[in-house]
Amino acid sequence: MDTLTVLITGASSGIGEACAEVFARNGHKLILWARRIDRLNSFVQRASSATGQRDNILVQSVDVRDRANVQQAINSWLKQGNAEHIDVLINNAGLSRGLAPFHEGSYEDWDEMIDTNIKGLINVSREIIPMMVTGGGGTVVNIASIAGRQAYRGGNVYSTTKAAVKMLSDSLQIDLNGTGVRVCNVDPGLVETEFSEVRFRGDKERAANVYKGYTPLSAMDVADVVYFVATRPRHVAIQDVLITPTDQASVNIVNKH
Ligand code: NDP
Ligand code: 8X3
Repeated sequence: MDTLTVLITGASSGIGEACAEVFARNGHKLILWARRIDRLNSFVQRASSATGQRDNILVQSVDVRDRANVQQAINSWLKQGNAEHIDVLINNAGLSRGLAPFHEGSYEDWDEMIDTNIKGLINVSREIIPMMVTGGGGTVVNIASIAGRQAYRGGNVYSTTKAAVKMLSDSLQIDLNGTGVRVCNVDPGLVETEFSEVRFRGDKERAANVYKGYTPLSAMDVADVVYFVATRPRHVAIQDVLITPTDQASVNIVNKH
């Protein structure tokens, strides 16, 4: 297989980091974005001692909400002599805040989710997809959520952001038809990452409870699917994926024992 150049947003933890691991293990070139550059640097150290290759990974501190920051990061890797081509874009950066019912929700939390999960994804996609179109192809993987398919108590604005991601994936499917760029929307169910710790603002006990009594997905379970999607022959587009733990039937029905 050809070496792919892969841009992953939110690569400092969870699903994004697991995606970085699986692509690095298979010898692909990585551009990793997140705000916590220290985490990205630790990843590079671990990956380079595992694979013996150091030059294959570029890390950049990027807040996807900040359009200027996104553009600067791209200009900076172009200036370093990198080809103006990304083969795979994994739009993964995202978060949830709180579980308050709508009538008690906070504008601050909502703005953060909308700015990151929707606007951040749009900011990155608008900069990268034109390069794919010009280059005649590529794969865009959008990490949405089962929460975008089904509502649950307190999910309100988080679910809304993920439904928006799914609609953007569907729209890109149409707009990019004929360009060689394929788009996959991935909806994970419950994945044990730092997601719930972020949602509950560092309350580790409450976060751990979300994943008790059943076997949740691991970040690597999702990354394996992303890798599969991105490495199909060019004529094969996997447009939509729903992946849940076996014990999760729907967003709300989880067999806890
Ligand atoms: P984590 O909290 O472990 O990872 C989230 C990642 O997003 C981090 O690397 C974080 O990096 C990054 N991120 C958050 N805000 C920004 C920002 N403004 N700019 C750049 N990067 C940002 O959670 P997950 O791995 O679980 O989440 C990854 C994606 O998967 C999210 O979109 C989430 O909604 C989705 N998802 C998660 C599920 C789950 O059950 N865990 C289920 C379904 C979907 P940093 O803070 O360093 O910037
Ligand atoms: C995350 C899944 O159900 O915890 O997108 O909100 S859930």
